[in-house]
Amino acid sequence: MIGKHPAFTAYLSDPLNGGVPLVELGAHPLTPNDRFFVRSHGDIPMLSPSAYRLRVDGRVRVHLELSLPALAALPQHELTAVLQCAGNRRVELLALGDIPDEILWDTEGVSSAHWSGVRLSDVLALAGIDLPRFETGHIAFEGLDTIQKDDQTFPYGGSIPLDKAGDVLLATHMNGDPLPPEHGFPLRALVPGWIGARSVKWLGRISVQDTPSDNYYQTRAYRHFAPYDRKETADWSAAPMLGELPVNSLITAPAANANLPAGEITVQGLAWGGRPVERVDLSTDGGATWGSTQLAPADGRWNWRRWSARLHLPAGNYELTARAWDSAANTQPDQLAVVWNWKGYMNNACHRARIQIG
Ligand SMILES: Nc1nc2c(c(=O)[nH]1)N[C@H]1C(S)=C(S)[C@@H](COP(=O)(O)O)O[C@H]1N2
Ligand SMILES: [Mo]
Repeated sequence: MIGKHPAFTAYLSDPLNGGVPLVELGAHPLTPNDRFFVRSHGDIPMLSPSAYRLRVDGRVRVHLELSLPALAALPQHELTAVLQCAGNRRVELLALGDIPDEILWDTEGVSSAHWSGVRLSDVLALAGIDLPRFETGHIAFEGLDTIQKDDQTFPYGGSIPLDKAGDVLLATHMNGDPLPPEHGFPLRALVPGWIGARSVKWLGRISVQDTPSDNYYQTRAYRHFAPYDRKETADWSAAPMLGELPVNSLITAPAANANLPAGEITVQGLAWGGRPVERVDLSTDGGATWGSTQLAPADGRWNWRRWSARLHLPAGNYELTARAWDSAANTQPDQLAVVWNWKGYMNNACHRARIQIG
C-alpha cells in the first residue's frame, strides 16, 4: 500500500520512518515521492476524502468546516520547498554523547518537492482573519492521526507564530500527484524554511490563538537545548521552541569512503536553510583551507540549492568538507561539539566525506 522505492530504508516500520541514501537524494533536483523521507510519530490514518473536513476555529470571526471541494474552489498555489526533520544528521552527534530514545537519522531526513494546494492566508481570510492586522498570536495545526504516548492518546500537533503564516501552503498535491497516505493525504501544512515538525500532516484543524499549541510536540519535543544541558536537568519551559532551520549542506557525491582514479573529480551537494543560500565553500583538507563551488540557479525562495565543484586532486587521502552561507551571512559550525544537544536536533555542523584518490 505504501509505494516506496527499493532504496528507501526504514528505521522503524510501525510507524513508518525512513528515507533514501545520499546518492539517491543528490540524483534528483526534486525528490520523487517514492524516495521522499517519512517521519511519523503515529500510524497513518486512512481518511475518506468525502467525509474529510478541515476545521478552522479559535480567534476567528467565522468558524469553518471546509470540505475538499470547498478547498479546491479556492485559488490554487504552488511552492517548491525543502522539508527537513529537526533530527536529521542526529547519528553524527552520537559520537560526542548519548542521545536517548530518538531515531538515529543519518542524512535521510531531508527531501524537496513541488507542492500545490491553497494558501493558509486565503483560508484564514475566509474565516475573517486579515493577517497583517494581527501583531501577535499563533496558528495551531492539529492532525487526524492518533499518538499513543505515556498512557495518553492524542492527535499530533504544532504551531507557528502568526507572522510566519503568510508563507504557508496547505498542500493537497506533491510533485503533481495527490499526497500519498504517508505524507498526509488529503491535506497537510507546508511551512517552508521551518523544521518539518510544524508541517502537520493529515491536517484536521487550524486554530488561531494567543499562545503556541499546547500539544506535546510543541511544548515538550522539538525544543533547543545547550551542549551542557542533560536529560536529567532539562528545563523544558526555558528551552526555546524550534522553528526556522539553520543553514545546512550535504556532500552527495562522491560517496564517503569512495576510491577514485586520479584525474578530475566532480564534487556535488545540496544546501538549504530558513534563509536563502548565498554561497557554498568546499575544503579538501578537513577545513584547513577553502575554495569555491558553483551554485545552480535558485529555484524559488524555498528550494535547496544544488552546488558542484570540479577538482584536480593528486593521489592521496582527502577530507571533503562543505560549508554553506545564507543571506544573513550565517554559516555552519566547523565542530559537532558546538551543536551537540541531548535531543540531537538541528545538526548543521559542516558535512564531511573522506575519499581516496589513485
Ligand atoms: N500529523 C502529523 N504530522 C506530522 C508528523 C506526525 O507524526 N503526524 N511528523 C512531523 C515531522 S517530525 C516531520 S519531520 C514531517 C515529516 O513529513 P514527511 O513524513 O512527509 O516527510 O511531518 C511532520 N508532520
Ligand atoms: Mo521531524
